[in-house]
Amino acid sequence: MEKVEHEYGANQIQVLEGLEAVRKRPGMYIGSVSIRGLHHLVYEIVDNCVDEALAGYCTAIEIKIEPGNIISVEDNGRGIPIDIHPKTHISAAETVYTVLHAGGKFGGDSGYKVSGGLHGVGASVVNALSEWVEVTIQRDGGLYEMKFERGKTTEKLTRIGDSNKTGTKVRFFADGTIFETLNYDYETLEDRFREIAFLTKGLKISIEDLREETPKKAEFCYEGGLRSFVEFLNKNKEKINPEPIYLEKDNGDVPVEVSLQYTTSYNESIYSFVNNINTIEGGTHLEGFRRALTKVFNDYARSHSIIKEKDANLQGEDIREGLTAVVSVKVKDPQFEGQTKTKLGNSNVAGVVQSIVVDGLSTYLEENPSVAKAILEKCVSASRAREAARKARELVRKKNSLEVTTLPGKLADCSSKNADECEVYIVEGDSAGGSAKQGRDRRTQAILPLWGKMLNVEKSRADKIYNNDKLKPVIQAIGAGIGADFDINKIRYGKVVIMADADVDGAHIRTLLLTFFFRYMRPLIEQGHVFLAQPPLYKVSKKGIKDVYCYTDEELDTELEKIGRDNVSIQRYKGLGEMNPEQLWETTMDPANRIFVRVTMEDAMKADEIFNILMGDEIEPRREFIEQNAKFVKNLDI
Ligand code: 28F
Repeated sequence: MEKVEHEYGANQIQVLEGLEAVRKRPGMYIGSVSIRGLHHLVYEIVDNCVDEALAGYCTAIEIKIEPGNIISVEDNGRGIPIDIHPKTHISAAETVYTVLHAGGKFGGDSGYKVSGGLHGVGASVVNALSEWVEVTIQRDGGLYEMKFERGKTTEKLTRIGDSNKTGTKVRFFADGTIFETLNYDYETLEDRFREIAFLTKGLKISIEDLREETPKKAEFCYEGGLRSFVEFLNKNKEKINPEPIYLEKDNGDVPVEVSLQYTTSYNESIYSFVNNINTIEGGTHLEGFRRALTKVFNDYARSHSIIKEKDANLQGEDIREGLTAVVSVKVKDPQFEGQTKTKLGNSNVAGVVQSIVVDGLSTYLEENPSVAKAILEKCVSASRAREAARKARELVRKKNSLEVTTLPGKLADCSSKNADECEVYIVEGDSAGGSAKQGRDRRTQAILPLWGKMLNVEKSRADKIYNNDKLKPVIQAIGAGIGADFDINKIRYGKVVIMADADVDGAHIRTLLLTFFFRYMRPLIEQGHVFLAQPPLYKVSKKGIKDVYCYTDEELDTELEKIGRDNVSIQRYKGLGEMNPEQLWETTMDPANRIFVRVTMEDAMKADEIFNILMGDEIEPRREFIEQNAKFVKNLDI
């Protein structure tokens, strides 16, 4: 008896120490305490529902954002087990919410979550970082409830009624002393749940935002799985094969699901996932997929005399031009590498994916010769274009063998030639460009005003991009080439700063430039050289106090609370052009005061997606774009 009590005590202490560690260093467990980390809490809970769905017991998940930023998540799975552990006197359910699963998803030296597919893991982290959590379980004919505050149990699991259903419901309120904001972004959550629904065939996910008078709502359920994902990504593009190709194999250790469709676009859009996590940096699964594509199409082209014996093989890039694909694998013990820990390292996965795709795709091509022919025509044309571009480049190189790097006429360059300390501001509009030129620090800050017509990056090959009047100056100013020729070591500025208005036009130019960098200078984004300048939205003036600049509506509110609303004049800046050079320097360009947002690969991918919608031929998606766009502006403000 004594012994049991002793063990119980020791166990509890361990639990509290574990969750205290999470509260002390939340970033170690959820990445950050910004809005991203806040959203992560929701994903952790939803992940547990998805695991229950993958186990074959849950068909629907309901997520609600309740007034006051309370999150509610409910599934119709088996319900978390309620049995009491004989030694610890703690129910399995309470254990899931109070014991940090150090050896599971967490741990390793990064401390970041690295794998999905483990039940209940992550719930204790959400508990530790919430002001309160309440869990309701329906199971074994009963309705059970337990409650927590800041990770500590305040009400042990208690039977509060009967139920003939099963499932788990969790409500929580995140801890405002830990997170920078508690204000969830509905669209961000909606996007992620759509993605999860695509990745989990047949699972119904609904989300509802009840914070405002007119609730927002969405429901996702895709019987087509990744097929539906590819249809969604291509909805505005002209297709080469009318139906996405779909391959699925679940034998042994690594279940693989792949869908692909060719479009007339000149870009490749391949998305890859491991355990429902978007592997932005790719990895072995993607390598296997790419190798399979190259092999299958070259083999087919040779055996059907589309390329002759003396011809060279088609290159990977020729085969991926215009390709939209999603690759999803489930891996038991995934090793994540790379800067953002989104690159799969498990070497055996490459071979598994490759062999499944080689088998499935070669069979498909044999059975669908007209599709095979259409795709290969596109590949051959891409390879010819690549050859022609290479020859043209060599000719140009020979002609100006000294490689006189001309700088664009409108560029006001800085005097320093040390790229590490240099910045180039890309500014839309001549008036803003003028203010920026006068306001800047001439030694380290260069200004490039943009003009000219927007180009559809999607519908142009590299040569056309190079000669576009809007993009050419950007390429010349940065000075490191584009596409396969891009050399990050040659960049003339360590920071490339997009400075645009906080309106829809500004969002257009941001979207265009981000898409362009994503497509043609990807390492620039990957290595963190691209930034968005944040001009203020308001200037607050009052007699006797210094003018205050506010960058968001919340900041304006806070400021007005502080100084009172009487005798205050508020100037709303509609554009950069309204600021004089001194103001622009002080608020947006002075390294001591300015706010920069570093662009991530995720931002760039999002921009690319939005761009496709914007450039689509249909009218309806454009209207959607305006709405999405508003959100994009908002998101990047964070
Ligand atoms: C709204 C959040 O968390 N759903 C969950 C289950 C189901 C099981 C489970 C969860 C067993 C031993 C850990 C049920 N029956 N929704 C959720 N549904 N966790 S979380 O098991 C947890 C593990 O310790 C479950 C049989 N096996 C598993």
